[in-house]
Amino acid sequence: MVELTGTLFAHPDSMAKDLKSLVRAGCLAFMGLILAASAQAANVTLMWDAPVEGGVSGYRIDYGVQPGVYTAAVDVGLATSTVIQGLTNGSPYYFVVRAYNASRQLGAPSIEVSTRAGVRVHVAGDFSGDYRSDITVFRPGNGTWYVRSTTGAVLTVPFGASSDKPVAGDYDGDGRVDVAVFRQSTGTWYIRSTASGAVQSILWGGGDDIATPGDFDGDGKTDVAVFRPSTGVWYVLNSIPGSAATALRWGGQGDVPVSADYDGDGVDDIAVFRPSNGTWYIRYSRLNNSVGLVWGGAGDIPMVADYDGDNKKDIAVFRPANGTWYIRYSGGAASAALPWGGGNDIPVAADYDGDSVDDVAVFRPSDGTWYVRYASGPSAAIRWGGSGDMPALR
Ligand SMILES: [Ca+2]
Ligand SMILES: [Ca+2]
Ligand SMILES: [Ca+2]
Ligand SMILES: [Ca+2]
Repeated sequence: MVELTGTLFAHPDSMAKDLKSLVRAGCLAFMGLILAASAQAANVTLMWDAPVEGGVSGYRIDYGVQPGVYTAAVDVGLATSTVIQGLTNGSPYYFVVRAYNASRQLGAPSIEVSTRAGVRVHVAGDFSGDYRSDITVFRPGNGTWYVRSTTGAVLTVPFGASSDKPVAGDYDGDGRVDVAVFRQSTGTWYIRSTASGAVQSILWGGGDDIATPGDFDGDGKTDVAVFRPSTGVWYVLNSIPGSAATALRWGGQGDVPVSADYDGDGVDDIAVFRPSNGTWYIRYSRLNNSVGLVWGGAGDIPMVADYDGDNKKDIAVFRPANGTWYIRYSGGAASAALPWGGGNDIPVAADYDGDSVDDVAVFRPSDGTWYVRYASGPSAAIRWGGSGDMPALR
């Protein structure tokens, strides 16, 4: 029996991207990305690491359109990457890889990676379009965005006013994050498209609404959305042309909106974190079913990200009181408690090295330093921004 201990990557085959070994002790790390392809079909490239103990005679990919239900299998021999072709554009797919030995005995499946065929995965803070998160702050004092790209380029963009809240996202779906702000006083969103350079203003929300942009219709474009705590209603302006706006009741006063793609179908799931009972209420997009998960509590800051790289967001909190991150991985029952940062730090988990696994990180306003703990090993302290600046990566 050959146990697969390596890494499965789902990868767009149109992109030349340096791949790193992500094997970590006792934990399978996954990277999920996708290919934007023709209108009728899409391909997904999967890559994985060979098990360190050897003894492998080949690999088999199992996949399907529902989590845990694999209706197709592809024997790829000894290759450690393959392109699954002819997938239906816009449909979510779920993959596992299994190794087999000379007797054709299959090892245990890897954890499942998922992707939405033909729709690009949004990387938080990826202003340059290289699938890495760029270190970014919005400085309310002068209404300016400061972006430090991983390529070394520096971007300074005057956009917004001192009372605005940064709401960065890929609203035009070109794979690069657009600068955007929400002006609470007038309920106006200002968005500057990276594709066209045009600035759009949209009236959506106001009062005590909390801006919570995300891709709720799964077209790869960030949608303008707010959560109204007083009534617990989410108002989403879907980006698919001709589609109606949606209003959905989920959560209430005191809840923190934490919408993200928890089930990995490429559609953000409406969710709130309730500090008073430490419960996450998630309404999954895939089946419209829901779940309540106890994780964290009062005083904790929710910091949703994909810490195990399976393309499903993981529930996590940063606890300022003890500078510890509590992460509940999506790809299994495992969890982690990682000491990183302290009292006044702002958690800013994102994928700073572009390996498709989000890195634990904090921004410390007092010394203007980003402390990044790379999922692949080392750490870094990067000076960018200062007191009063707001991290603006989403
Ligand atoms: Ca864009
Ligand atoms: Ca959308
Ligand atoms: Ca989802
Ligand atoms: Ca995950």
